[in-house]
Amino acid sequence: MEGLLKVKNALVTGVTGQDGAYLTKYLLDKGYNVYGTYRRLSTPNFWRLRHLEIFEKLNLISCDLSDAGSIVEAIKISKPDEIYHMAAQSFVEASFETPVSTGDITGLSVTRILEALRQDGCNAKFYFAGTSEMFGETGPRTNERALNENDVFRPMSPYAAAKLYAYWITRIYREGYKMFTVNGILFNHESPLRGMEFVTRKIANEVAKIRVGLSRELKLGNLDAKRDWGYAPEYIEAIWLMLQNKVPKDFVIATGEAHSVREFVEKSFDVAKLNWQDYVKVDKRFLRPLDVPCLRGDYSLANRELGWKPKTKFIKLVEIMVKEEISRWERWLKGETFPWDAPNYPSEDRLLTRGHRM
Ligand code: NAP
Ligand code: G4F
Repeated sequence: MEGLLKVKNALVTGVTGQDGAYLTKYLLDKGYNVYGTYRRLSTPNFWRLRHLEIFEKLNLISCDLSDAGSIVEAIKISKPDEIYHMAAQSFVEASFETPVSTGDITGLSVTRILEALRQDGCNAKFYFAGTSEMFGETGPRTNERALNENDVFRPMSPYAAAKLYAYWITRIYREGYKMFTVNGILFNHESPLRGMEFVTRKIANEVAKIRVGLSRELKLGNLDAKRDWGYAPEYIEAIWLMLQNKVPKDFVIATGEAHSVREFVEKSFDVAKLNWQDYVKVDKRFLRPLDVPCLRGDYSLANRELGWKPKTKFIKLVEIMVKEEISRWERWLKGETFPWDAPNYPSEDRLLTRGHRM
């Protein structure tokens, strides 16, 4: 009886990010005791936790993924039943600028955590935030077919290579040490809490600024790339379900539809009742040395075994993101203040990238 009533402890790395924040809210709502790691920054970055009104409800632990001691400490403090490893250098473009630290933070950090768990004899279940980026070049070759758990990985960025290393380490610890470790292979998932550098949020934010008269153009890179974009809060449930599964197993989470960046642009301007061709310019600074042309996922295993399926598809997602951004800028113009990153986000105008030199 006592076992049934035990409150579970969850350790979530990267609670200041999009998924970490939504996941923390989801777990708190389920009655978990949540410990969240964040890294020390010169300017605190808790706006998402405040936006979701959970900042006061979780236990914060300072931890940097490059520092093994801080990971050991986080595990000691939290005594976790479940670990959700969400923290990473998660921006593909930045991984071309900082390939070594991306390898360390996004890849090696997983070994640091798993080794700490193994040495400690901790039985916590472990979730690793794997990604569709790992499929890389496999995407276009199977354009007509959605990718599933059995498809070959052919990474096309330092980020994807680091994630693929971590994916295998997660499997090796599962098979070698019989630990409950799983890889989520999540396709792109977006929301109004998405980081501003990612294309969907960048588009939604700039369209809203144009709509309210604060901007006149939107500069983008590859408009032809296609992605399978889902709604982040729904993907959080899939992550939780993976750790409740009887057996540790890897799952693809996706919507099953791929759309181009150009389509995302067109629909976003439609929501704002504007013509995209009057405002959009292609700027080579936002091109990557390599870019996965198309990613589309097959979530049927997750549907069969976890009972999960996506509810919010492409058009609805665009609407949610653009309408929220317009509402935020309108409130901001009226002088309202609320937890929100956009007004402090630096302009990309003088940004020099690998694409800049191409
Ligand atoms: P995100 O918003 O960029 O959040 C990343 C988190 O990692 C932030 O909390 C960040 O802290 C933290 N972090 C970065 N470097 C760190 C370091 N050296 N030490 C400690 N913490 C560090 O990413 P997300 O969209 O929520 O994605 C969550 C995870 O899922 C990531 O691992 C990502 O690669 C993976 N993923 C995401 C998607 C997607 O479409 N969103 C798809 C597949 C997989 P700061 O706030 O301080 O920067
Ligand atoms: O929004 P993105 O930067 O996301 P990307 O590269 O697909 O990665 C995201 O999804 C992955 C899952 O597949 C995650 F693992 C990863 O952590 C991250 O969350 O770019 C999407 C597409 C790319 O093809 C990019 O070249 O949009 C294209 N794009 C065109 N113009 C642009 C821009 N991307 C960005 N960020 N900025 C642009 O101006």
